[in-house]
Amino acid sequence: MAEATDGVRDVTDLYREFGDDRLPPGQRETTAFPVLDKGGTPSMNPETWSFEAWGAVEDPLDRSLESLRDLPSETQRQDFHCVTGWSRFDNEFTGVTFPTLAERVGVTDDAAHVMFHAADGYTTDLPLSACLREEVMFTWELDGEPLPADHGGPLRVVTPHRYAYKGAKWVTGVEFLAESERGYWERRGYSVTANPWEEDRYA
Ligand SMILES: Nc1nc2c(c(=O)[nH]1)N[C@H]1C(S)=C(S)[C@@H](COP(=O)(O)O)O[C@H]1N2
Ligand SMILES: [Mo]
Repeated sequence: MAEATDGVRDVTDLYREFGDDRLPPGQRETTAFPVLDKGGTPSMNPETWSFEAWGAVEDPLDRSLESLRDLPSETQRQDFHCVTGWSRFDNEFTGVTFPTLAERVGVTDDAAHVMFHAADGYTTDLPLSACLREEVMFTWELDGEPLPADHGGPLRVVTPHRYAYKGAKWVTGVEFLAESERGYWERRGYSVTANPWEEDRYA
């Protein structure tokens, strides 16, 4: 991880933890940013967006988007890997890291798993250990502009170490679980772990 002089934290080298190549096997690089979701951008009002954190936490959060934005934030340069086979390099996302939020709410010792909830009814799950990484972010800005609604604005999750279906667009809540549960695609046969360098596409 490198802290560049422009204040952007470059995490594009995280692939070294998982494989030899920045482009995971079976992926091809694109400079486009395709839009993918199960049923289109939901109608929503960013002005009244609420974001909650609940479950196995000491201090549940039921707060406005503004309050989340008030937590310490940063900008990271990240890659994005879609399970359908495309990868987009060098996206600059601004937001709050998952560890920062987890510290704020005081995740309890029995928490082992995480479920993300979104405004379109989408859910996705990950082990807590896969979320407690600085590159997992709640983000509202892409390349210096407000995150476009079709890419999940006003708030989405990004998971550059996992396939992008782990990153809930229009995220409204994060639930800390003692027992593992399955999200939308995970119930339909997609991998829970979703490691692109292992080609963990299906369970
Ligand atoms: N809320 C929500 N988030 C979602 C989805 C969805 O259907 N609803 N689809 C996921 C999938 S399968 C992918 S590949 C990425 C795509 O993100 P993009 O549209 O910004 O490329 O969003 C993920 N997050
Ligand atoms: Mo996807």
